[in-house]
Amino acid sequence: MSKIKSIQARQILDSRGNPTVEVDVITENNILGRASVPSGASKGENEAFELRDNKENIFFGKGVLKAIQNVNDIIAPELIGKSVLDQICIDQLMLELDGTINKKRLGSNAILAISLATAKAAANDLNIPLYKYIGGIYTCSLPIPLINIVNGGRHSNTSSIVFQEFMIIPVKAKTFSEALHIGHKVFYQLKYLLDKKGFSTNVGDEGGFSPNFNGIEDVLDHILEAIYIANYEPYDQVAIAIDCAASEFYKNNQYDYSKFEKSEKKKKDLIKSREEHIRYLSYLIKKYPIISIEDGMDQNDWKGWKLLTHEIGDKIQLVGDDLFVTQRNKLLEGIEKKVANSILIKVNQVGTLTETIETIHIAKKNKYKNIISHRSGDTEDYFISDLSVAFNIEQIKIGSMCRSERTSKYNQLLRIENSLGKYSFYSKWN
Ligand code: 2PG
Ligand code: MG
Repeated sequence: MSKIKSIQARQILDSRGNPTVEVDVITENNILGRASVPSGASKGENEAFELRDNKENIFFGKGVLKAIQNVNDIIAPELIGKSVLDQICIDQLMLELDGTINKKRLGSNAILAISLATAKAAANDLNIPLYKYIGGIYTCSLPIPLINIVNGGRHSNTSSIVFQEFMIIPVKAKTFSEALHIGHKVFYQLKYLLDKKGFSTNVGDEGGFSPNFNGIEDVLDHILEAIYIANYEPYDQVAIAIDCAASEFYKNNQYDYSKFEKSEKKKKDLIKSREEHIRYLSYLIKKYPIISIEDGMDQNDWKGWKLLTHEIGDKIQLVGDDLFVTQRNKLLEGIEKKVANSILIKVNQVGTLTETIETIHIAKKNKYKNIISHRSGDTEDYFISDLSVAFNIEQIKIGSMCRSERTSKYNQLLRIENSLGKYSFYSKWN
């Protein structure tokens, strides 16, 4: 039983260049577990609290030195000497030390970094892969990637699109590496297509293209064309997923698509009632090979979620992200109200590994699909890749086919696929 010898936190930079927390957990055998914490742009209201210094003259208020201090001075002394294998007790102890509902006192960024670093230290100490340590012997299945190719909403200020993410799903790939190859082909065909038409091929926060499109359907038409050029059958071989991130454009009980419209006259037509917005989403799934919609409705619009689920929940995947914020109570509320049919899992929305696993299990038990997800501000840390394999999670969303904080996660999955060899399975879309 290896005990924790030291815990050391430091401030590093995430993919947007903003400060974030990194923690080293070191065992008595001098084994290291290191983890860092991501950060979102379109955050759910009920996410665990991310502690920032709010000193305007230092990193525009985004410093995390208070969180670092909380790790080094408050949490570390309590955990030193504890077995690194006692993940649940360690997470529980941190929750008690914090004592608030949303980790406001110590910061979810402080707590999560220790939680993840502890699991890594334990796996390293036992000299087994992280996914095996977390998931046990029944871990063999790689997730289907939802590959981001266009960024909008809060992830880009150049694409003029209110929806936040457009992704492709290689539904017929037989292996994870084949799925990436298909994703790469479509991603680059889209790049060449945009380039040919004189569009910018610069990328947004998650590595998807973000030129000045002429509305949502213009994006979808380009994606469809890229799928054809890459020689794939839309829907049957390569389908589309979108993340509306609807909470970002829900105002005064309406869905306001007008943010990027300059003409005041046209703006009015772009403000949709709940019912009109749902009708538009239903129209989109008929016109395009869209098989998954995330955050189609605002996080507090339960009525809208019910309507949407009733309308199209039996046809496509409806994913709750800001709606559930990876928290058991929110998910249980959704299950009871019969809204959505899938959940996005983000470790930093809830703040400990133990609570994340609990939510994953609740979803599985209730036949809600789990989709493991990165954040728009992320680091090179690829913990979530191992997490997806640990529980044979069917899907993962980790960005586009560029930017190292995204490819680091794809690369870890390639390594896992490689090491599992002929014993690896690949999830099927159903
Ligand atoms: C989302 C995420 C990740 P953010 O809404 O699903 O893609 O974005 O991290 O900005 O919340
Ligand atoms: Mg989302």
